[in-house]
Amino acid sequence: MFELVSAAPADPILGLTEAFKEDTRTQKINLGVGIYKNEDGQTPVLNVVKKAEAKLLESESSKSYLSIEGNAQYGLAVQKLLFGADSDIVSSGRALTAQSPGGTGALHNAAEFAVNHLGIKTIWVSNPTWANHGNVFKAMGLEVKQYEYYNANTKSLDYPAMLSSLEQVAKGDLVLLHGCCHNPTGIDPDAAQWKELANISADKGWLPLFDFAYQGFATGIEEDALGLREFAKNHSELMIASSFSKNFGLYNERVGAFTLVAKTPEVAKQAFSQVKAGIRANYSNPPSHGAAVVSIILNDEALTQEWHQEVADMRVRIKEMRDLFVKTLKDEGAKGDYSFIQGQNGMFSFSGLSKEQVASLKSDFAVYIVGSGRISVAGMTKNNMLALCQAIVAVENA
Ligand code: PLP
Ligand code: TYF
Repeated sequence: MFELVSAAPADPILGLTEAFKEDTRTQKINLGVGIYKNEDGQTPVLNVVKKAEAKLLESESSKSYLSIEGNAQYGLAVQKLLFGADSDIVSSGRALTAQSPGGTGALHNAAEFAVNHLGIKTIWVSNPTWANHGNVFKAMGLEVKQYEYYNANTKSLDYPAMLSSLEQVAKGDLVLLHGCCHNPTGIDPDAAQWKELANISADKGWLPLFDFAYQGFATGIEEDALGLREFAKNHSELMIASSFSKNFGLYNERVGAFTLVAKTPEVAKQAFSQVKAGIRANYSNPPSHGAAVVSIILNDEALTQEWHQEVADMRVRIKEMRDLFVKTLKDEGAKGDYSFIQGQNGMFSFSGLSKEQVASLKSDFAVYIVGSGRISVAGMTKNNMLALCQAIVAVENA
C-alpha cells in the first residue's frame, strides 16, 4: 500500500535548512529559518536557561506524568506575560492555559477546539502568513481564507485593504492575528490600528486567535502585548497560541501554551474540559522539561530580570543588523532602497528580492533565503554582512 503514497512537498523553510546543511561551499549564509544567531553565528542556550536548568536538576524529584494541561505554575506565568501581572483576566479565572508542545502544538489545540466544539469552519489568515499556518489549520479541516495585509509596492501594511477584506469575515469565524513581529513581513499594526481592529472584531463577533511567537522581539515583553491587550479589553472570548521557542531559545524543547479566555470562570472551565479531552486523545500530556525551565524563570524575580535583559540583547543585536545591512547595501552601491527594513519588527523582513534573485543567491553565492524573499535578519552577523550585501548587489545587477 505504501508505494501508492506520493511524496509530500518539502517545508519551504525547514527544507531550505536541509539544503543548506548539504551545501559543501565553505562561505555559505543561511537567512532562511527564523532561528536567532549571536555575533558568532551560534544559537547558544540563554544563560538564564542554564541557571534554571541547574536549579531544576537539583529540585526535580520525579519524572511522573504531568496533568493533561501541564504545569499549573507555568500556565499562570504565561497568563501574566500575556495580559499583565495585575490583569483581572488572570485573577478572575476567566483564562485557562494548557502547556503545549511548542506554538505549533498550541495552534493545533486551538484549531481542534474550534472545529470540534464550536463548529467553526473558517479561519482567516493574513496574506502572507507563516508557511505552516495553512498546514495546521487544513489538517484540522478548517477552510483557510486570506485577508489582505502587505502592500508590495509601498513595502508596508495595506491597512485599508486589510479592513475591507476583513469585512467578509462572518460572525463566529476565526481570525488569526500575529501578536507582534509579523512572520514573514516584520510589519505590525500600530497602536491606533490595533484599537480599531479590536473594536471591529468585537462589533462583528469574530473569534480572534492570537499567534504569539515573538513576544519581546519588537519593543519589549510588556510593550509587545499591546495588540492582544486591546482585544482582551473588549472581547469576552478569545484564544492565544504562545511559543517560547524564540524568546527563551528553547526551540528543541517544544515549549508553548494554548490559552482560552471565556466570559466567566465557570464557562472557561466547562469549555476547557473539552480542550483537555482533545489533548488526552492526542499526546495525552505535555513534555515537562522546557516549560519547567520557563516556569522557574518567570516565578523568580531576579531570573525574570535576567531574561528580560537577554531578550533585549537579542532584540538590539537584530536591530543593529538591520541598520548595518541597509548601510552596507548602500555602501556597496545597491540600486534598491532598502531603508524600509530598518522600521520592521522581529526576526524577519520581506526584502522585495524576486524569486529569480533568491534562486541566484542560492546557486551562485550560497546565500539561502526563503523563496518569498523573506530574510531572517537574526542570521546576519558583522562577519557575513559584506559577503551577503555584495551577493545581493551582484544579483541586482545580473
Ligand atoms: N507561529 C509563528 C508565527 C512562528 O513563526 C512560529 C515559529 O516557529 C510558530 C508559530 C511555531 O513555534 P514553535 O516552534 O514553538 O512551534
Ligand atoms: O518561520 C520560521 O522560520 C520559524 C521556524 O515548519 C519554522 O517559525 C519554520 C517552518 C516550520 C516550523 C518552524
